[in-house]
Amino acid sequence: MSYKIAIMGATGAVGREIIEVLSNRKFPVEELKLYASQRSAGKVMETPFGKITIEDADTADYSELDIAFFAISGSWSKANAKKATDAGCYVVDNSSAYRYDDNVPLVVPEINAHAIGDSKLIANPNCTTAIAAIPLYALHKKYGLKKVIISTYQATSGAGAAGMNELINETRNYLEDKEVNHQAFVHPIVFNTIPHIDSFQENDYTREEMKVVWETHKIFEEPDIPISCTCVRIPTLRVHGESIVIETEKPISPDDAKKLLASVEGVELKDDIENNVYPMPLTATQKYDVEVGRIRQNIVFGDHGLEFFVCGDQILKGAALNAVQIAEQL
Ligand code: 11C
Repeated sequence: MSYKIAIMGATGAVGREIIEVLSNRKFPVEELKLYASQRSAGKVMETPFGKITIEDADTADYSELDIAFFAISGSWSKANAKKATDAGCYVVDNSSAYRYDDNVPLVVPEINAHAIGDSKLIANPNCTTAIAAIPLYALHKKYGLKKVIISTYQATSGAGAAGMNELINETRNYLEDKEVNHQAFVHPIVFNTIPHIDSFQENDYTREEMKVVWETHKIFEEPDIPISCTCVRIPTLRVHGESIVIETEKPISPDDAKKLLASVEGVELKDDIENNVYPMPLTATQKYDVEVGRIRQNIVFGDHGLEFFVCGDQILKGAALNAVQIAEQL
């Protein structure tokens, strides 16, 4: 059996990557329809499924579609998801519009595919959450997470193609002694790090930081694990790095944790410090698996503590790949 698939937001960084992932994973596509803003309607895109003319997303007829990937914006998802599901179309939503709605499953298929049930609308988590969740859940199952502290090193791709272009243009202008203008980020990102992603909340954390807390609780079905996160934008193109410290219920040793993580679906163990092998954006870019390494006993929590570093392609496991994996479950 094959399916009529639509990508809403096909010209964006995530939309483009969904097309590639559908093709690479040989998703059974009967017909692929591409939608974007009215401005892009009529343009033709070269895809592994042939040349496809982009249509205006606001005019889509969902009764003709089996699965639609929403990758435009939260407000657009809010305005269109019900229309799509009422017409019988499954929606995999990349935005944060429905992630915290108790009636909408938030899914990382390796962890909680069962949560999909008979829902027609499924939310895809924030990239920072999805990348950390893969190793964290395996560790949780075996050792029990007591506390989690995360610090991130997030790529400009988190702000889409505009974020990546901003880094490239700012770098060029900086090196040519030209004026550095910024728009996608609140400060220039070239030769800088910005500890501010999304809006500040009442508790002085940012929304990006709280998304990691809220979403991990929902995906793990463990609302009581204390989790704290600091999110920082760095001048890389498309991989989020995350330094993670955990305190566990049961004693944990780095050797056992390495053995466990080496066997986890979606993880590539990169931990050979004698040969300078560890996760890096350079090596994790374009990879489906999340790299995990620098695994060591945490010196604060002792034999109940572990510290490690993960790198995951923000556009893949953090967005397009996870979305396609959800569709595979459907
Ligand atoms: C960033 N994680 O790096 C964000 C991008 O909730 O889907 C994804 C925002 C989201 O800026």
